[in-house]
Amino acid sequence: MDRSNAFVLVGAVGAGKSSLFNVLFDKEEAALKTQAVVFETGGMDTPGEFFSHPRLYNALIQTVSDVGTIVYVHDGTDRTCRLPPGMLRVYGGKRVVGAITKIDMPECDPDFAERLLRENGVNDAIFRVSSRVRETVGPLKRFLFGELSDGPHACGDVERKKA
Ligand SMILES: Nc1nc2c(ncn2[C@@H]2O[C@H](COP(=O)(O)OP(=O)(O)OP(=O)(O)O)[C@@H](O)[C@H]2O)c(=O)[nH]1
Ligand SMILES: [Mg+2]
Repeated sequence: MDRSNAFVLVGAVGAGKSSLFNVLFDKEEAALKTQAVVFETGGMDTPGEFFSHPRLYNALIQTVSDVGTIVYVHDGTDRTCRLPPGMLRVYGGKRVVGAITKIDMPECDPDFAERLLRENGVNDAIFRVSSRVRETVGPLKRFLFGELSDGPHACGDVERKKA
């Protein structure tokens, strides 16, 4: 399966990856603790532990090896960038974009977060989102699913026809 057009959400435990993933795929349910990689057509969600525990870092590298776009999900209330040094080097050929989450929270400082991500080497697009306010996810959704489709379901239809 060609996953060069697919994306993967990575980031620290509790950053808001699964909540965002659910909005991206129009799922209504609340996010539960992520225990394993979750696959949907065109996208993947990963457990925060993959990202923060060096022992599991290999699992993350395997997971994202054939995916074209990595989305580093950063909690906008967090003053520390969790992107492991070297991640951008390992994935030189991939697009690494940023998603600053929880912009609905008063403690969130998206300007600070954006500077932080830039300083840590994210040089592609950075989006500001709140999974509680679905409209804010629109630009990221269009970016990830492309202009050709109406969203994840359209991608799914294309895949099914090919099968
Ligand atoms: N206010 C607010 N809370 C959010 C937002 N996104 C996520 N949360 C909350 O943050 C907590 C963690 O969200 P998850 O989506 O489970 O985080 P995760 O990155 O998937 O975490 P792991 O699966 O453990 O790696 C939950 O309590 C969510 O309700 C947001 O945009 N705004
Ligand atoms: Mg999760």
